[in-house]
Amino acid sequence: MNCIESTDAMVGGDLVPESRSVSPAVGLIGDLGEAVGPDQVLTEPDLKAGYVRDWTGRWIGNAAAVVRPGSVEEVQRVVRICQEAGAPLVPQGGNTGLVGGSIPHRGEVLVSLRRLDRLGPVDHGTRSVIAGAGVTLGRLQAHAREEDLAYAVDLASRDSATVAGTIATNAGGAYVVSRGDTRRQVLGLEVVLADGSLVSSLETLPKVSTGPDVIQTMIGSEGTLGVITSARLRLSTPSESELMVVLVGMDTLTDGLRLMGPGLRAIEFFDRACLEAVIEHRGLARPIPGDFLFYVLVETTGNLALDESSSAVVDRSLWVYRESITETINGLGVPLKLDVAVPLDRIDGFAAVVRALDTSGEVFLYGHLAEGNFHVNVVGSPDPDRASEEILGLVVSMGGAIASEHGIGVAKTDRWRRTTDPGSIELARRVKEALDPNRILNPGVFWG
Ligand code: 2HG
Ligand code: ZN
Repeated sequence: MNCIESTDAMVGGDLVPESRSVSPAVGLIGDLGEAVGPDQVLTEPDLKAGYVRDWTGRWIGNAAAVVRPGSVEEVQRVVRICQEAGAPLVPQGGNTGLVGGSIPHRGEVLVSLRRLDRLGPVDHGTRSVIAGAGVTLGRLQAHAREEDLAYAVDLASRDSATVAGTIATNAGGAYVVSRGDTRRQVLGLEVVLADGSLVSSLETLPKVSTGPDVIQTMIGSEGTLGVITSARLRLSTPSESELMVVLVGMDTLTDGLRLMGPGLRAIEFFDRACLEAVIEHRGLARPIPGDFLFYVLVETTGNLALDESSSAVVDRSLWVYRESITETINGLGVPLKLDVAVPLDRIDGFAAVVRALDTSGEVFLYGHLAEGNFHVNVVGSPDPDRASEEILGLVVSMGGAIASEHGIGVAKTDRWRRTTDPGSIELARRVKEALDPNRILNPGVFWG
């Protein structure tokens, strides 16, 4: 089974890995209360509910306790206590993840980082800012805008997704094609290691090359190597040229790639099923005349050479059709979500095979076109595990990636181990062994 979902037996119980006992022992809860204040240790099921369930309803777990440290020192104390008690912990930001990677599946201690929300002044010299783990992307972007700068990573979940969560998953979003993924924005990190010690590279100069930057391995490590508490992030200058947002209807995605040219900032796509569902859910007007297999949304400062026969419209508010898809699909049922990428010369072939698969559910395709990224969402499939196996198998056979920007989580841990080259797995294992020998950090992810 690829998708490791919690069973009913796990919900509300205190199921723990056999090798460890993490029952909410009075000692552990008491120690955590001393570390962060008793009010910041939640043990009541209704108080824990919003932290142990993801917002799609696909991943429902259970935590010995939810701990909400308010400072780096408190995070250090919490990690030390867990280490001494042999109690695994799961770090969590805004709980917007889609692969079950920040949900405690087996009674771990959930460490919520939302209270680490300090946002420093913009440093115009290095054009960067230090942001606490729990700062939301929306707040960070607004802060940068006030200083006529911008933070490059943007997602529809910007008002909940946090700085540390997006670093831990190396989040992408709509602007990767022009400004790069989260990794490209991280200039420095502050991290609590599994033994409670602190490492920091926040006071970075604009450029440093004094040996290996090991702390960078935290990016994309999904909370398995350390707990990110702060980051120094690169800010960019917003475009001064006039922005144009265009939606074009077409029957192949390859045609969409032709819209990439000078001035391109973002190029996104969605299929007919997405558009119809969004129109209905949001009560929106049909954005362009005609009926197409795919719709490609381009944001650019350049000139788009569209031929006269193309069905296209220019309007900045068009983003609503793309950004409403996830929320719309969620209203239709608990979706199977696969975030994958295939080589650009296979995008139409991949789309055609996925649409022809017998998942017995409704299939929605959308994503970030320039990266060959597909967010395959399936609603109503009676056997989502089988659908997942088939789609991921197809991705691998096409030379694609089983995780493009949402991470591995628990959803794809098994696949990751089966499909990554053995040398890389061995290297990752040695790093894990060195940094977290007792495997207390997010134990369900990567190493299962
Ligand atoms: C997006 O690009 C996000 O909209 C979410 O990565 C994708 O919900 C999804 O499957
Ligand atoms: Zn995406």
